[in-house]
Amino acid sequence: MGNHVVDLRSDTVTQPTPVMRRAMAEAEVGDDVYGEDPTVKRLEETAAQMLGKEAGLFVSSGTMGNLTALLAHTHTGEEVILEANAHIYYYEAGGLARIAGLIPRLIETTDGCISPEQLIEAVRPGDIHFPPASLFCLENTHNRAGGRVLPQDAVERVVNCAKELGLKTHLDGARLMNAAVYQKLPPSRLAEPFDSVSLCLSKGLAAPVGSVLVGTREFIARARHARKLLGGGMRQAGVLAAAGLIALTEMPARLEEDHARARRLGTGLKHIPGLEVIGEVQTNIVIVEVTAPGWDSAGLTAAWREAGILANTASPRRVRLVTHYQISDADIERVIAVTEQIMAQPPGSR
Ligand code: TLP
Repeated sequence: MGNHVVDLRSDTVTQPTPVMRRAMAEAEVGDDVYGEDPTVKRLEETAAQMLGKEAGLFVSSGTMGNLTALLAHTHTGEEVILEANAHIYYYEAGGLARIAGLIPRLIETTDGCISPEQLIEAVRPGDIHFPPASLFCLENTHNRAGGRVLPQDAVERVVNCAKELGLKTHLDGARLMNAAVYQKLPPSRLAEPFDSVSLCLSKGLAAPVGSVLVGTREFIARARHARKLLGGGMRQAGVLAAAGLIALTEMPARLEEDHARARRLGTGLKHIPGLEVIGEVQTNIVIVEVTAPGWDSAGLTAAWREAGILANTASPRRVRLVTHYQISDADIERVIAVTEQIMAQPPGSR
């Protein structure tokens, strides 16, 4: 066994499966900007159907899917209401303000799910002083909340409330399939309340590149224009869509394995003095707070790196570990054993 690197930085590090590589080599393609790539069309139709929407759009990344949705739903100068740790706000290079020209209104939560009361309080009345609020976004699973699944009844309540308030609604469903598997619900049920949903093919589903955005036909026509504006009109993109089709149709069935390994990792790390696992591990993300004196997240990730284990810091005291297709049971046991050894030593003694 040995020295192979256990890469838990993200599920984005997954390599395409052999079946995907074959499908990519054999994909039928055309110029998608002319609407002539049959494989892209098939992916877009499949995604729309699985998520219960009229139409879909293949985009290069989750970030582009979200930004495209913002552009298609809003006008510059409007307000978008988001959870304070939402990926769209926190990790997308400020595109919502810089490119879409939107003002973020943030709502703090502990679990990523905004309540109707919080939303009602955040939406201000029409008044010349205020930018008009036009869009409400949620994220499921919620990345910075530790891969948390938003309870579907709570989602339905707050999204209905958003609609009553006259807002459009978008779901950042980068890991929607993880949420669906956890809740044992069809993905279309999780997508149902929202006007639009973006879903990443290149995370736990292991495609090399790409996301899909779904919504009404009319919304997707606007999104297609926004995607072109962003430089996202790809040509023979069928080579990528071919892998995406396998990601969508074949890969969700194995996500429960990732969840089980993340739970095992959470349980193993929880018992190590000086570490605290945040919240219940529900899907494939484990967030650990480093509480031992003299340690911080940079120190722990550096010690792991020396032992051939890669993880990301989530904050000065928190690290994030993500399980995925390329992580085995043995890898998880190795991480737990190595971490026990690391934390048994005083910081800086290696
Ligand atoms: N998240 C990445 C990093 O950007 C943090 C990761 O490693 O988790 N929405 C959510 C909820 C995401 O977690 C991500 C990626 C995206 C959107 C953006 O997807 P990409 O990276 O394809 O632009």
